[in-house]
Amino acid sequence: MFRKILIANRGEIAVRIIRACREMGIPSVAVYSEADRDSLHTLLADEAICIGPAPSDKSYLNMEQILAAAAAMKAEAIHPGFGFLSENAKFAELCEKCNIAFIGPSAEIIHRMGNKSEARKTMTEAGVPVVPGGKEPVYTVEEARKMAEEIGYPVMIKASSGGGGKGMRISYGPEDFDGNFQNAQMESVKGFSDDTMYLEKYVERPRHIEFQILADKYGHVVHLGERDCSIQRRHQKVLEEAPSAAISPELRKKMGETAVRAAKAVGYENAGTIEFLLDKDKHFYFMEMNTRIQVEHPVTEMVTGLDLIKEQIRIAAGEPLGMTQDDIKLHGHAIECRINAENPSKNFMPCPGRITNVHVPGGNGVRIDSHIYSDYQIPPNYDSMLLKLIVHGSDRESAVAKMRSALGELVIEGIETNLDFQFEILSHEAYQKGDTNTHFIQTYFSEYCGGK
Ligand code: MV4
Repeated sequence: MFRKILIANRGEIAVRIIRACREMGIPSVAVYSEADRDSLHTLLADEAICIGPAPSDKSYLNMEQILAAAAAMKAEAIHPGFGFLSENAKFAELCEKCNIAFIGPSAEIIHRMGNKSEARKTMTEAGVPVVPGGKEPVYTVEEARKMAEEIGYPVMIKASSGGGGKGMRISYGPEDFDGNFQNAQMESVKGFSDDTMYLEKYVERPRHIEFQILADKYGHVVHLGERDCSIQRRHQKVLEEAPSAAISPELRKKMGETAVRAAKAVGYENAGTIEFLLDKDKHFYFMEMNTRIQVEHPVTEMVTGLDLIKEQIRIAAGEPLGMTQDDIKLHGHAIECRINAENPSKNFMPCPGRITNVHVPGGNGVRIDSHIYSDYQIPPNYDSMLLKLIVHGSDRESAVAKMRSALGELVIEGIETNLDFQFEILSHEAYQKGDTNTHFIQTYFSEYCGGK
């Protein structure tokens, strides 16, 4: 096992990883920016080292600085968390070169799955269903328009290096195609220095269903069931749950086996997520593979009883999976609400500031993953997520009741948060019926959406 792990992240996920290390008896090293001297991850780790000024590109994205910190502190492995360098193939490669274990898949796999049109092709060849659309990427508006006619409108125009909705446009017909294609491509060139685009048939009001997988270094792969992340706002997930109200045991088996096949097709290693779109007729299509631990991993932990961060560490250290697919049983229902420092009535504008008082709920099946405390000053430099409230109940209805109770008890004073907005979602009839899709917030909370 590793003798020391450096955590190349901040906030709640850094705290989450430090705790897993401590439970495993592994000393942890926090890295922190000048804005995070008093942050919980800095205080909680066994050791901490400053890696630069507040802006992310000078600190949490500064590869040389982080690798130098790992060498100086004699860390044998780096856990990248999510965001920042977690899906940066170059960083994973530099770790390999420095003989430091990157807790995640190989640089080559990160690179291959980061190229979405190539991932689509790889999955097609492996017999994984993808959204009907173009086999090859496109570069010019002329060849793209021809392909769109063959696919049939409406079509989704996507950037091969995209993600999170960047470089993505819908086109409903030839009259709006050229402009949308050019805008999407321009966004991609600006954002990712890549003009590679691809086209898919547009799937209307789908659900976002993702399967968690674990894969060891010896070719063993298991899936841990799905998460339903359909409730999003501008491609930011708002709340997530496991299992999905839309998925029967038969469909779970079929999608889970497909997710395992997808992971095996690329020789995947460590924890990963296969994202699917699920349409109204319950057809599912591969969208992307995420090669990191995700924000919403706790809902999977609650229904499987596993600790995904510990599994990641064991896998990276070369241990074989301690389970087979038959060992994995799903129990009850879990929901996670992301509590952000933002103002829902001001278009969800981020509102950093000083937290003057915190009271967290507790009790049977209530979990809080957070880095906040009373008198904590939220730096304005990073994302606005403050706390994840996760509940586990015996079924969906009791999980919803528990979440409403827990949200009602949670107090965060001194700043604006989306706590009441989350409570409204949990109280909505459509949500309670499990009737959700990616347009849920636009459909039922349009007053918060400023027309979008
Ligand atoms: C789609 C789609 C409909 N049809 N692709 C959004 C982000 C990126 N990962 C893929 N996305 C979508 N791709 C086709 N062919 C609809 C979305 C989409 C979406 C997907 C998941 C969760 C929320 C979403 C919100 C809007 C659009």
